[in-house]
Amino acid sequence: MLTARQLPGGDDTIVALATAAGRGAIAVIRLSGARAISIARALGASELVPRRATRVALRHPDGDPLDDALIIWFAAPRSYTGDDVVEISIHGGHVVPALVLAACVAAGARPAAPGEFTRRAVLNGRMDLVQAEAVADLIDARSTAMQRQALSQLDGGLSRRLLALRDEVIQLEALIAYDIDFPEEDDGPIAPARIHQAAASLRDALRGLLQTAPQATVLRDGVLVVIAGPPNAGKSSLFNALLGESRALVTPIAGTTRDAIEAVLDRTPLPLRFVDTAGLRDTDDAIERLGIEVSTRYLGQAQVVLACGASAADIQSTTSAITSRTSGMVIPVRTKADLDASASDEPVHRVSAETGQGLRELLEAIDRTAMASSVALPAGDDVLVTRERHRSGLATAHDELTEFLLAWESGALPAPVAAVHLYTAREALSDLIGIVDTEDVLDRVFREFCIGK
Ligand SMILES: Nc1nc2c(ncn2[C@@H]2O[C@H](COP(=O)(O)OP(=O)(O)O)[C@@H](O)[C@H]2O)c(=O)[nH]1
Ligand SMILES: [Mg+2]
Repeated sequence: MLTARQLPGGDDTIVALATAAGRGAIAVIRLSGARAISIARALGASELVPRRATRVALRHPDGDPLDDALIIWFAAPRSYTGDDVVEISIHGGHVVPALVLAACVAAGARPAAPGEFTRRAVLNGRMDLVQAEAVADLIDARSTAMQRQALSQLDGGLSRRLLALRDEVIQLEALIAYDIDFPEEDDGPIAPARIHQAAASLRDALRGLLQTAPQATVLRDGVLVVIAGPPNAGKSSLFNALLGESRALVTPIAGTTRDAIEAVLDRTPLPLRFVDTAGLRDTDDAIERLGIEVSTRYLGQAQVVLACGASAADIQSTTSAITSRTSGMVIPVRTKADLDASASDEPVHRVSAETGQGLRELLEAIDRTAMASSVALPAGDDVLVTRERHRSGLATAHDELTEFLLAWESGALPAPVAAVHLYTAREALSDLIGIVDTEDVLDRVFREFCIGK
């Protein structure tokens, strides 16, 4: 395996702003590499002790004062990247971080490429590729559920599972190699049935992991909840009220909402992804004639549909217009309940965007419906396949195992040829974890990272 240092530019000491740019109380600038300490010294940090915060009057190498800073040195190899890392906490905003960055560059650092810190961490064996992706997922998480998932992946949950699966492939390869090496012994020292059984259970384990991908999608993107109903039913108002802020444009003129508007509400156990859509251009005739505003595209994917109307008749026509077009669960919602004091025992949720009446109950009903809908909720510590890269790597391994089993069952291929499928399966799992340092795998993963990570 290559180390970070053997890569182009791997000897450089890199620098980046690790916090978001713009106005903020504090900004952190991170240096990593062999010269991190000497660069910090050039900026006035003469007495750093590993893992101790030191207050430093920071100045440019040419003498200009920069800021009153707090510096922590993480000595190699016990650092995020595995190299010497220096973290400089300074005041945030537009000027100070830019000046300190420029001073680091003047003292010999090179601006880091996106994800370069984490890339070095992977190359130095501080974390594997799956954990590196978890770092990105944690930062990009838009829901608590996704944050939990990323944290468990960062802790090595998925990595351990993939390593265990890879070990099983290796064991299977060893069994077959043994069989190939000693073919003359009776009918082989290893019963073919034993190899078949091991391969089949491995294939099932791969399939089981693959089948978690839809759960991960729901955790990442949220349960799709589409709001449908006639123009002026109060859909956009309901959308805003449920999300607790004014996202959709609400007006008394029918047909204001031209395009679908989406927002994710971070709910436990599952995030909810609400869609408010007029979508008249997307609807087919039947819906349009009824004047139901809903995009058929969304309707087809919806897990939950709120069939809205300010009257029982409107709810009825909405429900009948959408039921044949969605496999999602339909929840009837009587909007503008504040305008209609008549208590009724219709089985609908009565809500008012105006007064907030019934909103909490509606949200709880959506939670329950979402849980009951097609995708089973993963247990808190379940290992899930969260990325397309994982899914396609596992699918390759799974398909190779299937091919191997076919060949093994029919006896059509000689063992060394059948074993090629196992080799390919092992390679796919190795690529996933980053055991084989395929440069293009790394390039693909780190391309999406932000600078300073
Ligand atoms: N009194 C009352 N008026 C509402 C309520 N929700 C919406 N409206 C009004 O109904 C009109 C249409 O609302 P809007 O949300 O744009 O409907 P949409 O066309 O279905 O998206 C607007 O004038 C809103 O102020 C409600 O809960 N109570
Ligand atoms: Mg609207």
